[in-house]
Amino acid sequence: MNASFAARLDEYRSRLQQNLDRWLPPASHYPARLHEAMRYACEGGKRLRPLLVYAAGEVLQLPPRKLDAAACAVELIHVYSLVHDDLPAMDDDDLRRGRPTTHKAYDEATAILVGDGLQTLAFQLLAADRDSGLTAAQRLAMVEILAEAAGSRGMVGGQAVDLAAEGQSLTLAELEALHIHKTGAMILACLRLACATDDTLSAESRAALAHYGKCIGLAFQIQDDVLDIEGNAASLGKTAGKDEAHLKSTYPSVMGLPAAKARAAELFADAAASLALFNDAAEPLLWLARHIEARQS
Ligand code: GRG
Repeated sequence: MNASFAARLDEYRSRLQQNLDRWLPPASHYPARLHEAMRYACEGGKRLRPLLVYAAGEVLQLPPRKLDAAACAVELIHVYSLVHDDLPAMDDDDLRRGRPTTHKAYDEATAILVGDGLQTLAFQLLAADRDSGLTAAQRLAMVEILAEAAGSRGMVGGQAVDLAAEGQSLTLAELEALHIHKTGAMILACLRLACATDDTLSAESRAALAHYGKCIGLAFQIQDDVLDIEGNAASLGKTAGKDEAHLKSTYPSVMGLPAAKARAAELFADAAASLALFNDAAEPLLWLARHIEARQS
């Protein structure tokens, strides 16, 4: 990977970490155990969604300060979804990000409340980040984008369909629709949130960035299924035995491993092609697509 871009990714990760530290309630504040658990849940992870927000901001030449709340908010929603997904009523996982899941480190009721607290904090940040240089209308648009992506027409809806589909064999179209909602909606939201901070952006540029987000979202999920098959479950910090017991349709199970890999590669190429109109300014998102394509966990 390009060294200067790798350094910028690190800068964005530490920027996100500083903002999480600033915006998450201190672990000592009432109710201390809940706030400590919220912080525990937010540790680790690749931070891909915030990186997408900042990289899209770079393409649009926006000051990172305008993107801080959005970057934090997408990570908070993502972490809440992981905490709830790991609960016994859902995927029943013991490990996440290489450590005990939140309900194992604390207890089930606390993990439910951690998810609730992180989710509401995400919207509070967007609404309250008044010294960001964003207008009230832009912050309101961001609240709407995030709510749509995270809610029953997006991630939560995809999760509902995923749970209902357990033990069934899905067609490729059904599997794709599920993942466009469950994983893709939040990844697309990262691009849409960055666009919402720039009132001068053309419809063509918005459409190009949205297309990039859709392709990356689906490619990321296919890749996740491929990495699971290729024996990386341990490095993902997952409990492989329980995942297998759920008998879920995956891209490799529906279309075969080589075709799944080819489809992911095609989607990454399509994502890159959609950025042509930005010329050289597209580089941060091109780099990030390559970085995601090369991931092993
Ligand atoms: C429970 C409301 C609710 C929604 C759950 C996204 C989701 C919906 C569940 C996550 C389950 C899962 C493992 C999905 C596969 C793709 C995915 C989103 C993986 C985890 O994301 P990464 O790899 O995780 O970006 P890190 O830990 O790096 O942030």
